Amino acid sequence: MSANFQPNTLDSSTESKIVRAACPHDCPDTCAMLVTVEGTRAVRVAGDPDHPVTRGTLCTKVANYEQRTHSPERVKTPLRRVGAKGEGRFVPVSWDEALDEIASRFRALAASPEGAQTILPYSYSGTLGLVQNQSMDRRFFHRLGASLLDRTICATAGAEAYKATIGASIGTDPEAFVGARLILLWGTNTITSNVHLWPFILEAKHRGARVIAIDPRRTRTADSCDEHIAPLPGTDAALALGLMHVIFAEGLEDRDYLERHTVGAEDLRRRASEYAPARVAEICGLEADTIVRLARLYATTRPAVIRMNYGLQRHAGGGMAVRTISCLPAVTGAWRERAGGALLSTSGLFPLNYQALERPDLLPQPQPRTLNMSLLGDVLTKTDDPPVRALYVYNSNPAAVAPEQSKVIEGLRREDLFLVVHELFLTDTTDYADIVIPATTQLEHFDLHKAYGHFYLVINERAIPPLHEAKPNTEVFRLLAARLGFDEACFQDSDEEIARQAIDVDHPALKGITLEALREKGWARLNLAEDFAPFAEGNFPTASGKCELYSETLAAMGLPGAPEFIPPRESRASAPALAARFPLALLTPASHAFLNSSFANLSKQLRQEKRPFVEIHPDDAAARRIADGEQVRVFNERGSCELTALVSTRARPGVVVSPSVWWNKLSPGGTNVNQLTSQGLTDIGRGATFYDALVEVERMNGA
Ligand SMILES: Nc1nc2c(c(=O)[nH]1)N[C@H]1C(S)=C(S)[C@@H](COP(=O)(O)OP(=O)(O)OC[C@H]3O[C@@H](n4cnc5c(=O)[nH]c(N)nc54)[C@H](O)[C@@H]3O)O[C@H]1N2
Ligand SMILES: Nc1nc2c(c(=O)[nH]1)N[C@H]1C(S)=C(S)[C@@H](COP(=O)(O)OP(=O)(O)OC[C@H]3O[C@@H](n4cnc5c(=O)[nH]c(N)nc54)[C@H](O)[C@@H]3O)O[C@H]1N2
Ligand code: SF4
Ligand SMILES: [Mo]
Repeated sequence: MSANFQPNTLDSSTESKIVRAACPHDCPDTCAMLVTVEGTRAVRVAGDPDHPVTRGTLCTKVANYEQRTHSPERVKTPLRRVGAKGEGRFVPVSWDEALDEIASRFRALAASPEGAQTILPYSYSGTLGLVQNQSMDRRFFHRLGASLLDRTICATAGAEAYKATIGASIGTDPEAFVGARLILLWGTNTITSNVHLWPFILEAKHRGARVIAIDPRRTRTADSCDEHIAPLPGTDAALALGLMHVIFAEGLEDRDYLERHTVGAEDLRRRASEYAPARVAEICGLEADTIVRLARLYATTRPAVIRMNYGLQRHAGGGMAVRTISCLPAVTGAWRERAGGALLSTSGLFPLNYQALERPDLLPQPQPRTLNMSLLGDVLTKTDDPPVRALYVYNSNPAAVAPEQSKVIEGLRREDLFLVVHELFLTDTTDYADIVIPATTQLEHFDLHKAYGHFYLVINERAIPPLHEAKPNTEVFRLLAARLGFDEACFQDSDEEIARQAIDVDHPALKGITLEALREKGWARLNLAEDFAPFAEGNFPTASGKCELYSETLAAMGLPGAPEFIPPRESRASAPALAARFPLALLTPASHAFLNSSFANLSKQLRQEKRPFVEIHPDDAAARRIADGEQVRVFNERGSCELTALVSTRARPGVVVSPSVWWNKLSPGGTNVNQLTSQGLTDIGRGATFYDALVEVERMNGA
């Protein structure tokens, strides 16, 4: 590859060149990509064979990314609504007209007695690039004094729970998994949502490791493991406490590690003593023997590593689930080995200058209010102190991905809400927009990426000039800042300057990592020891410097200080009256060929996913006279959607599974599973509880 690599010079010759890029998507793998460009057309994307985690392959979603970029369905020009909200009828307008209208609306709202807090930015993970995800946008809305957005829709429950226990989003090096003897894939569908970890797991397996999936659904990952344990959804904290019960009862704990590197071991031991295998078996819907066997295996196999991902924490007690599991490696001393411990995210290892990126110093004092993105439905329909009167959506498709969709749509439909959507495609959300503006894809702009599933920074060079009239997020905010008269120098920064500011930090992990060095190679590993084992000697980045098995911080928030099982909001055990009407627990995990709602409009990925479906256990199907392949209605008090039933033992009895997120308007019946999900929040981190929802399923053609 290196031989024909040419630096990124944008010319219009038809000579082929290769440009270094990064996958922009919300995925732990943050792949390093090589883009083949002919003239101004990207003709191929490939994984960088030299990158130690990408190893030359991209996943099925991104392998044809050039087709996403060059799709004829891209939004090509700014658009103004002509039809009713929801109709998605627009006429093209110029950029000047679009920006003038946005600026004049924002100016008027900022000058009104209710002030700029009536404006709300709404963004999440269309791209995770530091520049296009969280720089000029934050600066702009901070300076404007808009309401702040609490970005909770994915990861805050687990991240804050892990932080309360371990201190930061730091864990086992994924490349070290090859040396593990036991790997627990706990609430993660690795082959679908973190596929570049899989070769390391396979290598470990070849060397004799045992790999166990803990997931209510028999996923394709579970199929490839040595064992699959399927607890009821939202019961993982009980399972982890059950394991600790056995470990303490049988004296299998690492007393030395507990004494030297933890606080609260006695509190944890007491709590665990309440979770005897028989009780845990009842809560989790497992055999007591399974719990005892897993506990012994985990405590006596070294190195042992636990991979969690974020699906695990989308339940009422999701924070506590992550926190409780995160205590396990301290109890057995699994952190002592480089290949042992736990991994939720690596993002805390990147010592980047977020202050410079986001410029919180530009915020007015007192600070504007903060609104929770996972409550968008309520925010738009109930908030009145003052109401949200303008919503600016970018990097997100809330009409499809946000919970309790009927409320979200009711809000987006409000005649008095001014809705701007900056998008690549005409999504479910743009249908409600007053103004749609065209965004660039990753191949048309510059960026720099950290990762949450490995230790590398990855650069993204602009491969081709913006197509049609598309503009990057940063450019739109520069133009809006100029129109609003924001004269701070930071509104002039170029994308490359922003990237430089992000890594301009005097920290050993970044020593020698410059933009130039990144351009040369495409990526750079953080300067961490080759044999990095974060907590082999303790040194947890918590207030106490120890792994906090008891957390004063959580106790002060009114939460249990020691790990505890917090039941699902909606389950047969915790809500029997509700379960009498809606007896099935619905999981809507990540689908294989989509990335949240991204790619769910593209033909290759749609062909691969075929149709929106729900897996239902043969017993549950028989009880409802549902045949395999039949159309069914899935419903609860919040709403309903139409899916194809796949009668399958992939779903355990009492649980139904519908991989997500399909577009509403491309689904039969015009709605997706977020009709069924609730705005209930997690115990820790104010997160969404997508996987905590009871439903009923019935045949479409009635009884
Ligand atoms: N192909 C693909 N890849 C993706 C995404 C995608 O949409 N598609 N999304 C990306 C994003 S934004 C994220 S946050 C990550 C998410 O990555 P993951 O967390 O790995 O993905 P999920 O599918 O949300 O959940 C993982 C598994 O948890 C299981 N699960 C659900 N509830 C429970 C529970 O209570 N206990 C246990 N033990 N397991 C449970 C689900 O059945 C699922 O198989 O993936 C990223 N990668
Ligand atoms: N039922 C259910 N709902 C879920 C989930 C689930 O598992 N089940 N998963 C949840 C999770 S984990 C997450 S992270 C959220 C994700 O929700 P979102 O952050 O909304 O992610 P996407 O659905 O991928 O939508 C991102 C949008 O950004 C656009 N985009 C891409 N690049 C750019 C850019 O450079 N500029 C602009 N302006 N736009 C761009 C894309 O075209 C796309 O429409 O969804 C959540 N919703
Ligand atoms: S979505 Fe994930 S696996 Fe796929 S190319 Fe992007 S970073 Fe790699
Ligand atoms: Mo996510």
